[in-house]
Amino acid sequence: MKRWSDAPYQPVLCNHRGDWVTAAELSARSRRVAGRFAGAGLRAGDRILMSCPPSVDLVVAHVAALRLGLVVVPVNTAFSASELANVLNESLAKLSVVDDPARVPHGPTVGPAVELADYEPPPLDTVGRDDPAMLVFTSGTTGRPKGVMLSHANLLSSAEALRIAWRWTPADRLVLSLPLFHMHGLGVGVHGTLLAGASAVIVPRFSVDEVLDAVAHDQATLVFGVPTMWVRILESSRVGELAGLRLCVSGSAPLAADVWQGLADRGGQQILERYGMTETVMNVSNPYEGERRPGSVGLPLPGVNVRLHDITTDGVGEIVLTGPNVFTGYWERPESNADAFTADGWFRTGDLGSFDPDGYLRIVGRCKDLIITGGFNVYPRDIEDVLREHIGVADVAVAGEPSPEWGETVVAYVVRTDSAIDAETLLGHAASRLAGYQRPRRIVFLPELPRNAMGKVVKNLLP
Ligand code: MCA
Ligand code: AMP
Repeated sequence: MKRWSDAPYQPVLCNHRGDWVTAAELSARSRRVAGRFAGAGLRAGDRILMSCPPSVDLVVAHVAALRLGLVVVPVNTAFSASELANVLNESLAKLSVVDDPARVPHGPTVGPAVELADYEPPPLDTVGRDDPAMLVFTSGTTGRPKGVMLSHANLLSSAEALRIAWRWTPADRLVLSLPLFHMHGLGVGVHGTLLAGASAVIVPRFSVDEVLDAVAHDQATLVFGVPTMWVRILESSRVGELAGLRLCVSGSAPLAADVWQGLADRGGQQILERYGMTETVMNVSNPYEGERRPGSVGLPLPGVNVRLHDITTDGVGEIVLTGPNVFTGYWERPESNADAFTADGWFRTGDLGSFDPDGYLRIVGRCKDLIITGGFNVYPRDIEDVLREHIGVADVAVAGEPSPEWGETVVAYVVRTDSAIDAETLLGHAASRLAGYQRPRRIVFLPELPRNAMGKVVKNLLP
């Protein structure tokens, strides 16, 4: 707030049509929207669901909610009505801010411009460090989704660590084409911009041309993306247009070393790769000054402590960490909280890592059952449950397979009840129940699944 009042004419947010919102306007607009939320009966601590494509209005609504002390529950815009219902039922959100009210199975909705009656808000910006700011659900197609509770201190400490580590200043301008329902777009892109007093151009949907047009038109200095976006930029004849940027960052999934090298050679950019997680916002980053090492995520961010747990003889262990960025626990899930931390209180990431002799961290695998495709998480269990509903499926296991563009794609290994059942039928069934990014790209039929003595599918023995 102080930054906004100190520099009221500083441009902060811009839509892709070039309409800038200044600091003073963001302050006034978010106050007005906070008043509307209050007028609708929302009070500090209440949850508010948000699921919209990226826009300036959405950022204003997000800021308004945080200023009023509401807890923002961001939801993937590709989620089906049943997934949204799971999140609504778990979070008990009082209002849903959505692009299309038909997506929401129950409860009041409003569009991202929050067209509600004006109302004088209570005093804003009174929340404390430990008050909850966001509740982010990490899975939820089937069963109970798991909600990550993040406090204002968690979000602020991560944004501040990035400001310091990436030398983020008010002169910076970010082209932000990431979805605003994950930590990458929100916790890094939006919160980082606001904390640094910098500015961001919001691109509603990623495309190479939209991003590079915005870079040129708005004299941007920063671009953040998931590896799939960097792969697409590398394939473009416009890749050389990256050269003028101060900093390009990749995260959410591993950036292949050959893509890193291609962007260095043809794009004139040594991409800075970093490592984060919903539960911890940002953890580890290659340095701004000093060597940016392809295939490594770099060194712990300021305030974050990283070590390896249960190290094997080849030096690989589960990455565990502590720091002010680490979340306080899963929403109403004491049993999950017990498993999430080591006995001495370090958060277990479920990622496997090793350290280079000079302390650079490499992520070498995962001990959690998760597929990351184009930066989106797919929980195999969710997809298996959907396929198992089909009468033609006797047994099923879902796993990721490597893909140069997506990092991994989803493959379903199916034992069918009847040889007349074909892949098309099962893919059609999956398409009717799952979001685009969750659908298997391929079905492989097997006579049986490889199982161990305990009856558990041994996924690394799948063909
Ligand atoms: C879209 N499709 C996908 C994906 N996205 N399939 C697999 N994986 C995906 N990620 C499907 C579409 O439904 C469509 O299917 C088909 O692929 C082609 O779509 P296309 O138009 O090519 O895709 P797109 O719309 O251009 O999307 C690609 C994308 C997008 C821009 C890379 O996936 C994206 O925005 N990813 C970023 C995710 C992100 O922000 N993750 C951060 C979470 P059909 O043809 O059947 O319709 S991790 C995080 O926050 C932590 C803290 C961290 O470390 O950052
Ligand atoms: P999410 O739970 O959606 O926040 O995704 C977090 C997961 O993304 C981490 O646990 C990692 O498995 C993965 N991840 C994030 N950044 C990277 C990276 N730079 N390299 C490899 N994996 C990453």
